Amino acid sequence: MSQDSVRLERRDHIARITLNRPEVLNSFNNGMFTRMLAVLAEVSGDRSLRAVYLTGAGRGFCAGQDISGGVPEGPYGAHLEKHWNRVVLGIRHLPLPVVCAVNGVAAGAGANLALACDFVVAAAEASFIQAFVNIGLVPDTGGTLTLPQLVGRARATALLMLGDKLPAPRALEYGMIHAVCPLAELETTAWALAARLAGMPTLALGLTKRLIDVSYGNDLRTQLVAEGEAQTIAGHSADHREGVQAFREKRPPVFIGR
Ligand code: T3D
Repeated sequence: MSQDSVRLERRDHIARITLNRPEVLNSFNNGMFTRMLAVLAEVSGDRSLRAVYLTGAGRGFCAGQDISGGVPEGPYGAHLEKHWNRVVLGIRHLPLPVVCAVNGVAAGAGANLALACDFVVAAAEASFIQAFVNIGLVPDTGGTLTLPQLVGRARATALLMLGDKLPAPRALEYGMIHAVCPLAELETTAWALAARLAGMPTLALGLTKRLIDVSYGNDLRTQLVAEGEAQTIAGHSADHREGVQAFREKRPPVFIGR
């Protein structure tokens, strides 16, 4: 496993994760999966962290599965379960907001990796391609669930079945991503968002992320109960006490993330 295929740095309570195989547009091979899962486990266990920033090195964000060496051995479903599904779930299960700075093309599972994050900020030059169909595969990594939710069935069907390139400004029009900016401003813009999130009540943000995820399978009654349970937890937090205190004292709150 190459430690360098996915870089992990920490600054200002933010974990910066960089996909780092630029010569293949950061497509994933087995070593990179191992490293990515180790990085996600490390981030998950670090209570000092309050936000995550994910990006790619070089001119691409991620071109999905590395297909340069042929195809994975064994059933693809088993490969997905062992690798991609764990990466996607690893991101969704992090109790931290994840900002994805899409610096270039995001194709196949790479596009859905970006969409698994809580916020996607893309360079205007970037694009999203549901490239699976172009090599005779079905969309995976959650794309058949995430994309219809984000853009509606008609647009999702076209993207998933036609496999065309969707430029980032169009993805923004579709409501698929959070923001677009010039490539030269991507780092500053996306990092500022991560820094803002890192100063917010982390526990409440993590619970909100969870509530959004469970909402897809819930009816209203079940969701109301889930909200009540989460609110009970948030209601016991130091950040809730601080928020109310700050309101009463007419000053900005200073959240500590607990
Ligand atoms: O169980 C399973 O494994 C199934 C799981 C599937 C998950 C998936 O992600 S399936 C989809 C896999 N990804 C693709 O099919 C995308 C393939 N790549 C492309 O279509 C194009 O590269 C792009 C549209 C993404 C970008 O095009 P362009 O013209 O900007 O760049 P390029 O010249 O094609 O690529 C630059 C280099 O990256 C090139 O290498 P070279 O010629 O300079 O030595 C290219 O071969 C390499 N590269 C790009 N994508 C991949 C890749 N190498 C390995 N695997 C890739 N996916």
